[in-house]
Amino acid sequence: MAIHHKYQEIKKKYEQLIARKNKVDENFYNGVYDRYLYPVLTSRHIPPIWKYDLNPVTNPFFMERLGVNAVFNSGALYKDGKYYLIARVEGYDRKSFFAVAESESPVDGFRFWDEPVILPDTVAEETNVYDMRLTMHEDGWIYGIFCSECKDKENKDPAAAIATAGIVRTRDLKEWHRLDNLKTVNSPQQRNVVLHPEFVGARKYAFYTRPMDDFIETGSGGGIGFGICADIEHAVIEKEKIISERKYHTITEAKNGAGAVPIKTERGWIHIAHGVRNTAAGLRYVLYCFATDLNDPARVIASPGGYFLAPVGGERIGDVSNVVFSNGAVRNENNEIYIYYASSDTRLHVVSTTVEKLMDYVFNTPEDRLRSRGSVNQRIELIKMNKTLLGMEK
Ligand code: M1P
Repeated sequence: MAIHHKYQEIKKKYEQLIARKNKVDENFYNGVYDRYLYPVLTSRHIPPIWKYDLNPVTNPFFMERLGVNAVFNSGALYKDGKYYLIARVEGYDRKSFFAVAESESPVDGFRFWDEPVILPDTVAEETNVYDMRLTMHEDGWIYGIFCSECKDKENKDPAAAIATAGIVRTRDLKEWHRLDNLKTVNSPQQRNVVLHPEFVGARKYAFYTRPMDDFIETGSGGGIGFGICADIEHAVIEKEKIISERKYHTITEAKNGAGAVPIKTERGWIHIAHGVRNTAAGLRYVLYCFATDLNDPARVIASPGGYFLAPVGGERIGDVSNVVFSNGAVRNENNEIYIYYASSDTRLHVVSTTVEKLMDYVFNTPEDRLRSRGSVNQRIELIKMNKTLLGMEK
């Protein structure tokens, strides 16, 4: 059987893209992390055989039969010297699914495995799945916690939906076992749920949650929650404690949500989350950090003020503009940290830093003083200190 002659041309371009080396963006400096010139995954990283019918008889014009709109919010894992991303792949039909891409380098060379992930289809009403966080848990399993979305059948509005947290586990990212969706007794909806990598207390599983009254608006949901449960196979959280609050006139005013699985450091768990504020141009999503106590991951011990990372340049533009979102970061044996973040719900990027630098950022960045007067005082303190150092102060 003949293969369409266009295939080789398209395949060659795809291979060139995968082979392209990434470079640190020399025009960017903040001392905290390095940015890179190219995204690590885009819709162009999708293997051509996922989109085209190669048969010249059934596809004479070599059309995309199943287009891919975006590749973005990705869970991440570093294991046995390799970097794995489990990306949210969204087709032209708006449905998302998961696909694993692998590389020996944290910043380039990511190639999708042969086929997308097939999750056990145990929730009949589930319409869409997205934003998986991968937790390598001390119980030996790799867990994937993701948003499981279905239509709100009680509400006639076609856009009314219900978000809950789906739970799967695997040993190899190939064979997935589905557990019950998470139940949170006091929160009707959940998104951005993350499983903590270690047991808490007497072999309890701990989750970072994001209580919501509604699908988009968090309503009375006050921020990022924390709750525990004994049975991961039928996980029920009776009580959520808000650990990172939404606050007026900050980057988390409209909502916030846990992002990457927290990174363990000698001074505490470092969390990379997202904060959302509303503007005349719509919601603006940025990343922010905080640290929690090593023995009590629900106790915040450091809260650097402001954002850690915001969209810049072309990152500002996409399907949902002015958004950065992270659900995956890894730490390797050289204490390098790679934070994968998507821009504007369209493509996936990486920034690199080190454990030492991230700790310095989290523990030495001043807190938000919550008022203009406090902020200007903070800046004057810095200026005065520098003027003294520079011998400019009389
Ligand atoms: O469109 C921006 C993000 O919106 C949602 O995040 P949140 O629940 O915090 O509003 C998610 O659907 C996420 O996938 C998306 O990137």
